[in-house]
Amino acid sequence: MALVDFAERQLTLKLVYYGPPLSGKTSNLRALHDKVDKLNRGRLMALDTRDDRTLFFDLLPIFFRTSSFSFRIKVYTVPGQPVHEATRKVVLAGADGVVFVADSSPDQQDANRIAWQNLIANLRASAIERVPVVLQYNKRDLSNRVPLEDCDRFGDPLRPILEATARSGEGVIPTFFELVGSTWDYLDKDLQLSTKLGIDSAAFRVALAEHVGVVPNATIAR
Ligand SMILES: Nc1nc2c(ncn2[C@@H]2O[C@H](COP(=O)(O)OP(=O)(O)O)[C@@H](O)[C@H]2O)c(=O)[nH]1
Ligand SMILES: [Mg+2]
Repeated sequence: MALVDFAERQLTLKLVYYGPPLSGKTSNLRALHDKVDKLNRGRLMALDTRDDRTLFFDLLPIFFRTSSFSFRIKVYTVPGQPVHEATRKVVLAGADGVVFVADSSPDQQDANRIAWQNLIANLRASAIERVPVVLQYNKRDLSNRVPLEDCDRFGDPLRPILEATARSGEGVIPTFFELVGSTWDYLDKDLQLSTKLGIDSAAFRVALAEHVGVVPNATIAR
């Protein structure tokens, strides 16, 4: 759960990029790293191990401050391979918001479904099944990409899809803003963030855009 430190006037959010192996989760983080001003981010840390005895994930810290509060956003990716189940559980625990990075390649549609089911199971196991999950279809540059109207929306025909080509950075910022915005709204309900921090949803979004980059035209298919 998000950490609100009133003494330090600081809010810490934990956000997680989840999905099947090789769908582009790390590429999303790399693009985010490249686009966010270096004053507002730390190093992109990648921890690689050959097995699951130690943790295996990427972490990008992003921070900004408004006149009344400072914000720390820890953005993680999980490894998609089945063998890394333990890492996925640890990294997902306590998440405040999730992006599911689906692969647009036709031969990865089963992998998308398996990873989605794994996400739902692990959200339940951590008792955080209500956290917002933003759905991104990455690799939209593929000539044989699954057409948007055929993309699986995982049981909710109205679930919005964000399109991205993380390798070139396209769609990465709109996905991130959708993630942070829906995370704010979700936490606001439970923690009354707007009241406690003296900054409402709209003001928070403006502060985020001013400090972390301006959203180009979002491609959200509803
Ligand atoms: N065509 C295409 N390839 C991509 C895109 N994003 C990532 N990839 C490639 O997919 C592979 C896996 O990417 P990576 O970010 O490591 O995936 P992860 O396992 O989900 O972290 C790499 O070879 C990337 O270059 C994209 O938007 N389009
Ligand atoms: Mg990765």
